[in-house]
Amino acid sequence: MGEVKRVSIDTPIEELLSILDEDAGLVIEDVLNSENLDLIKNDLEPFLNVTKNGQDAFTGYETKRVGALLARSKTCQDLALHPLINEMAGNFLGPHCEDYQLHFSSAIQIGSGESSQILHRDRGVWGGYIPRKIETQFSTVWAITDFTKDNGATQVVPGSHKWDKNRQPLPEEVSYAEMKSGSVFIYTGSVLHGGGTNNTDQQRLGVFLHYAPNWLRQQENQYLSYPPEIAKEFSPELRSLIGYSKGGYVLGFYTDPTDMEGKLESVSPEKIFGDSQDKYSTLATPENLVQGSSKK
Ligand SMILES: O=C(O)CCC(=O)C(=O)O
Ligand SMILES: [Fe+2]
Repeated sequence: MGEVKRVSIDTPIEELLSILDEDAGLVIEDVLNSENLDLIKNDLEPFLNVTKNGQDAFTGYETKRVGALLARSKTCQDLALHPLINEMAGNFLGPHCEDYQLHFSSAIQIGSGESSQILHRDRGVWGGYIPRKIETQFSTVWAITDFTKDNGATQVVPGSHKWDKNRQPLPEEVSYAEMKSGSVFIYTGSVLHGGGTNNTDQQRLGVFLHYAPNWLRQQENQYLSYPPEIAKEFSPELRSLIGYSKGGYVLGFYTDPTDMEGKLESVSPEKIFGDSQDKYSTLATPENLVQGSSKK
């Protein structure tokens, strides 16, 4: 265990997933180039400039958080759809769902003088009701600036996803997601982690994009952050990822309340945009639905 592992982008996916199973956190180095990073910085700067710091010790008195990143930055759309990340998310969350969705987008900027965030497991957002054998979250943190132990790199306790919930780490068990800008830190909803202390006069900026099973409530309300008039500019793939799609035969349908022609009655959200793909449109047999109501 110990240090968070750092690997290159050409590492075989089996190895990436096996590190994730073992440690519940890893860094993939050098994924974005400086052009990508400049675009993201420029896109986010106006929003970060006007955003206030957090209001409590968890969100951080010297930390800014900016959401709705897919609407605010085209490059962040590309990050959300990154093929390797999505392949990993699908593999990691696959045993617990038919499909996954985007759960959260946030640019987290830790400012000078910020103290450490309490170590926590992100699965706490669902109130602790979900049994721990179900993995609820696949998280990415894209380093827009360098992440160093001094400037607030995310603290992580590799392997703590397997611990009893009350076990606290020894100081030497806490590692840091130190990485160069352009790298991505991946962690799960079950591992202890938290923002780090910033002892420098620079800001640490990360783009957080989290994925979750499509049957869970999303942390960031995607339909309000990206209402249809904004989502219509997105690709069908991106719309489906944020939840404008069904999650099962009858899960997540909608009805247009103004429809007097019976066209948009109990249909898949793709229909708002004229898209027709609904992979759950047909039911093989009613018995399948009944059988599938419990996995064991
Ligand atoms: O900013 C970070 O490095 C981590 C933030 C975090 O874990 C959280 O807010 O849940
Ligand atoms: Fe967290």
